[in-house]
Amino acid sequence: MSPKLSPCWVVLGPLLCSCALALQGGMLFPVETPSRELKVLDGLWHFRADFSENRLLGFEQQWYRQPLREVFNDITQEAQLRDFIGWVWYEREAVLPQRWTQDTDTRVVLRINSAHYHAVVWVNGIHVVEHEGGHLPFEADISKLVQTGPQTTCRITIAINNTLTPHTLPPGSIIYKSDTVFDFFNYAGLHRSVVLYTTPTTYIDDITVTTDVEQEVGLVNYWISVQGDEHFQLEVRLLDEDGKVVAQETGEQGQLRVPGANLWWPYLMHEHPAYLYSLEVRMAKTVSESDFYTLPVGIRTVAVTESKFLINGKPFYFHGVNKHEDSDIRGKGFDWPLLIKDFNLIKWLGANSFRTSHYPYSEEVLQLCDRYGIVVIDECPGVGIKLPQSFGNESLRHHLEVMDELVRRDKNHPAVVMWSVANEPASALKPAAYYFKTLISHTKALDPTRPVTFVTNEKYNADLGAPYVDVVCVNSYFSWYHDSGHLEVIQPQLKSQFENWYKTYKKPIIQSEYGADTIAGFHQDPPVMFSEEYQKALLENYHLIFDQKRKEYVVGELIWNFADFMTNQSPIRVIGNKKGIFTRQRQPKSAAFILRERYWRIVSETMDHHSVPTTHCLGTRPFTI
Ligand code: BDP
Repeated sequence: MSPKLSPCWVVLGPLLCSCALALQGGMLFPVETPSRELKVLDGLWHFRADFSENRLLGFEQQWYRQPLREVFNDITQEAQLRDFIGWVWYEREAVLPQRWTQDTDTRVVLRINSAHYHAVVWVNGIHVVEHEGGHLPFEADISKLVQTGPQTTCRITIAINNTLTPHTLPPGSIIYKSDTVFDFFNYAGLHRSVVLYTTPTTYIDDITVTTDVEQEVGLVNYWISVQGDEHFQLEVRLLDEDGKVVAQETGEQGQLRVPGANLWWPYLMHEHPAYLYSLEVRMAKTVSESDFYTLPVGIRTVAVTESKFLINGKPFYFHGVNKHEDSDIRGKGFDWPLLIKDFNLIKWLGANSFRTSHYPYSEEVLQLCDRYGIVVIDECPGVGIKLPQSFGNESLRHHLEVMDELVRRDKNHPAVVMWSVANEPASALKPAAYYFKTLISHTKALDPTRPVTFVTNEKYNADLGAPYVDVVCVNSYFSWYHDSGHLEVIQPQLKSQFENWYKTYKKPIIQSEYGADTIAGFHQDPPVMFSEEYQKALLENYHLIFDQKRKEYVVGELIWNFADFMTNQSPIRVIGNKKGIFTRQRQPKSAAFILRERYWRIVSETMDHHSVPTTHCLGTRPFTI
């Protein structure tokens, strides 16, 4: 398999209370408000891979001290760069508005939305921050550095290393001069935007919101943390979609009550899904010094019983997909058109949910999920935890920190209904019991309002982590990786899979992966593996058992995968993993139509007929965002 540099070095582009978090500071999504400015540093960055023998020339020669600009690369045609392991260097010069550099009441922050895997950052040659792990943001206050003299530009240098070891999260063996073992393409580098933003020096640092419903009254509990001066006043207002103030409060923590609240419902579960209020927070230090931040808020509840997953007290069935942040040319680089296309396909399919397999997706993805009612199982990058040493203290400590960062970033999204702490770990190994007990209880302490799971492919009677999950999420590949080509095994094996898990744990179950590699355009009847007919037949066999068991305790089915995606090179991959129901270019295979028909049928069975939005019915034009 070939680890990779992301082509996207071209960047385009209760209480859940903050005190429960070990992390310093909040991580509010940077937005423009009357008190905050934003500068998105998308576009071309200077780039240089360190091909030196020890990969450390950049540090030895202190590349962060001088402009890198003599070297300029593009989406590579060189296998050597595609397969590069080690440090690469990005650099960008930013022009700053004068008041950012002269007004010492302005705080200037550099935020990197995702750098995979290990990043070191300098501004004007001075080290400002270091971060381990991709897919989650980190930032540095650079006010002092940019407010030192007459200059109005700053040079940002970011060195990023894509090495994965048994102790990174995800663990892997992507090590210079050594073997590479990883299950999907390790696109590295800057996946998402780097931004500069400002706040006043006394500023709203974090907001935490939880919601509940009592009778007809929606409750919005909030906690606000302010940094800077100790003397300030806080005003909080909740506005409905028409801009009408429906509740207001003052102070750092409180509860807003909304009689007759419009609840946040998932897509296809209600005629007016995804209702969002706006929580306007105003911090005032003096008459002239204020900070403003507005957070979208969905009022909804989530609960799990022995056999049901409840949203707003009603049974919710996950009919959805697993995804990857992956596409041609872009790799994992953030791309708005791709995102909108994917959301349109999800809605066309009649899917109501997805899992962020196998790492946190961009914040913009979650914002769209909030806005369109697409329910999310939010997974951390705990994929491939297989070796005994990946269950040791060093790994666990880092995994706990990653959960801190994930919950801090995503806690306020109504679309996120469950945390997944891992995918297919070797959870039958002895240390897995302590590992998952600790990890799951830590996550629940961070956020007692959401269930926690991990996704297993272990046997029901061997899994040592399963006792700690709220919902059992199982992956199985009957007639694919086991009994290959034997479609007839699916029904009996799937039936006993569900019955065994349920009998053992009495918890709701989600089929969190199932699927078959399919090369678009390959046809064979009677079906054989890799043909479109085989993928369809495999799905149909699974569906027969899902239909029996969803009447009992199966609460969801997520196809593997939404679209084909890139992997390492291996004899079982044909230019990537082909289990998509859409191609990597987002065109449907035959299975997409089977799934579409099924999902819309499930919707019409479970929803009042008059509430199924006609624009989304089969045969009509898909809704366009
Ligand atoms: C599952 C993994 C997933 C893989 C899939 C496959 O969770 O990441 O892509 O198998 O092999 O076991 O297609």
